[in-house]
Amino acid sequence: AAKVAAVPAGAAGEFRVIDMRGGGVALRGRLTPAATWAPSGQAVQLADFSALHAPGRYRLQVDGLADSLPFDIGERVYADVNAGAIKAYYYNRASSPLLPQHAGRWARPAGHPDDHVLVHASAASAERPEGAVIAAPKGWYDAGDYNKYVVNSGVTVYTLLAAYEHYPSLFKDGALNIPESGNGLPDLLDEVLWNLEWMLAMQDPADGGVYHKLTNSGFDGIVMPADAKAERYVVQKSTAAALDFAAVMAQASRVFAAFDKQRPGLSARMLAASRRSWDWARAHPGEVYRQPPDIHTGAYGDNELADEFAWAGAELWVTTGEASYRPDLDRLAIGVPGWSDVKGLAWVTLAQHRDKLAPADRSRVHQRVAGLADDLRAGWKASAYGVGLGLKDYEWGSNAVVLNRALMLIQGYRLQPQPDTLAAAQALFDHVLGRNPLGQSMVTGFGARPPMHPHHRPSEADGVDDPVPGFLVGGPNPGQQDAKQCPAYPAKQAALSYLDNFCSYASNEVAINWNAPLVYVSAALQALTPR
Ligand code: G3I
Ligand code: 9MR
Ligand code: CA
Repeated sequence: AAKVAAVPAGAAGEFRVIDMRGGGVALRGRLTPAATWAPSGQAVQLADFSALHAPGRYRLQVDGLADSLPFDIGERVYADVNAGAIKAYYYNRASSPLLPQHAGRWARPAGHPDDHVLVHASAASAERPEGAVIAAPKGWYDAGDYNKYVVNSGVTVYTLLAAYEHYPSLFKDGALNIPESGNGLPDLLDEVLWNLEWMLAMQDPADGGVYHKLTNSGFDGIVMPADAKAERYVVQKSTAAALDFAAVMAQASRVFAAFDKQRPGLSARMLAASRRSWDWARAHPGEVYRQPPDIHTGAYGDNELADEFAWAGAELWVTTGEASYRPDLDRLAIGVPGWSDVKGLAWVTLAQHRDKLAPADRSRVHQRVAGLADDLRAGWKASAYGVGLGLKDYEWGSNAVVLNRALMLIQGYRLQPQPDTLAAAQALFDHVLGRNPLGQSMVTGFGARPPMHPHHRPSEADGVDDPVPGFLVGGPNPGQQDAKQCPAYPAKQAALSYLDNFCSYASNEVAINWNAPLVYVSAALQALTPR
C-alpha cells in the first residue's frame, strides 16, 4: 500500500524509517518541499516510504523532531480495526443485555425494551390513534444518544451490507464473538439483522408508511441504557424514512436470499415490505419531516428527496429486474454519500450489479463512478497534506465525509484499477487513523493515541476508564456548535476544531452512520491492496 507521513515544515531534507526490532535504518528518503494545507493552515512536508514492504514495527525519524509513534507494516494490519468497528454496533444494541462473555469490561444490563412505544400525535391514524401502543424493540442506538432514527439507519445498513455484498469472503460466522456467533450466518449479517428487525417494526402494517423515528421527547441524561426510562414515541411517517427503508429492505432481500435455509421467508418478507413503503412514498412524495414542538431529539430532516427516490428505485430495480422502478440515470448526478444525500449509493449498487444492466446503462455507470473518482483523485494529487480534503469537507461528522470519499474512490478503483485511485483512498483512511494535524487516531480503542472521552452516554456513565472500543468519533468541525458547553477549542482552523471531551457533541460524538464507512473502507483496503 501507499505509505506516507506528514512532517511540519522547516525540518531537515531527509527522513529515515527505523526498524524497531533491530534499531537499523530500513529506508531513507527526501521530504517533499513545504506547502501550506488550507484546512489546518499549517505548512507541511511529506515523507513517502511506500517502497518499504517488509513486515515489522517502525518509527519515522527526522533530525530536529521527536520520533514518530510506532506503526506496523503487515499483510493484515486492518483486520482488527475492521472487526472492532463492526463490534461497536453490538455494543450499541438496544433491548439487549451485553453479557460479559461477549462484552468484557463493557458488559451492561439491557436498556430500552421498546415494547411499549406510544404513537405520537404527528403519527396518528385511524388504526393507530395518538397514544396507541406498539412494539418496536431491538435496533441500534443512533449515536451517543439512545434514540433510533430510520433515515440514519438507511445509509448505515446500506454501507454495512455493501461491505458484505462486495467482499463476502472477509465476513465469517463466528468472527466477532457476538451472541449469534456460530448460528450459520456471517456475524456481520447477524449484527445488521438486529437493526433490520427493528426497522421492519417501524412500518405501519395498515398503510406501508414508515415512522421517521422512535425517540424520547428530549435527550436522556448521562445514564446507562438500563437507567433511561423516559416514555418513547414513534413520530411522523416521512417520505425520506419510507424511501430509505425501501432501499435497504430491497438490498437486504438480495443479500438474505442466499440464507433462506437459516432464515426461511425473511428475504421475501423484506422485499414485500420494500415494495409497500415504495408505494406509500409514491403516494406521499412530499412528507418532509417537521419536528413537532414537543420533540427535541435529532431531526435528520431533509427536504431534497429526489436522491432518496432514485436510490430506492435503483435498489428495487436491481433486486426485482422490474423496469417500473428504474431511475432516470441520465438525470441522476453522483456525489459522496451522507445521511441526507444518498444518490451516490444508487451508483454504488448499479456498479456492483452492472452485469445486469444494458450496455448504455453500464457505460453511464462507468462514466459517473469513474468521473467522481477522477475528481477525488485530482484533489489528492494537488493536496499539500497528501489527502484530498478541502475546507468545506469539515462539517459535523467530518471523519465520515473523509471515509465516504474513500468509499467512492474505491468504487472507481473497482471499475478501473489504477494504483493512484487506491492510494488516494488509502490516504483518507490514514487520515482518520492518525495521519492528521491532531496527531491522533479517531477510533476509540485503536491506535497509539485514540479518543478517550467520546460523546457516548454508555462510555461516560459506565465507570470504565476506556471508552467502548471501535467507534469513529465525528471529528474536526469548525461549526463548534457545542462551544457554549465546552472549554475553548484549541484553534479555529477547520482541521483543528476538535475536542476530546465528553462535552463536545459537535466534534466527539459517535454515530452508526459514521462507523459504517470505517467498516467498508477497512474491509475494502484489506481485500483490494495488491500483494
Ligand atoms: O450541509 C450544510 C452545509 O451546506 C453548510 O455549509 C454547513 C454550514 O454550517 O452546514 C451543513 O449542515 C450541517 C449538517 O450537519 C451537515 O451534515 C449542519 O450545520 C449541522 O447542524 C448538521 O449537523 C447534524 C447534527 O445532527 C445536528 O442536527 C449532523 O449532520 C448529524 O449527523 C447529527 O446527527 C445527530 C442526531 O441528530 C442525533 N443523534 C446523534 C447524531 C450525531 O451527532
Ligand atoms: O447529547 C446530544 C447528542 O447526542 C446529539 O447528537 C446532539 C445533537 O443536537 O445534541 C446533544 O444534546 C445537546 C443539546 O443538543 C444541546 N444542549 C446540550 C446537549 C448535550 O449536553
Ligand atoms: Ca436527500
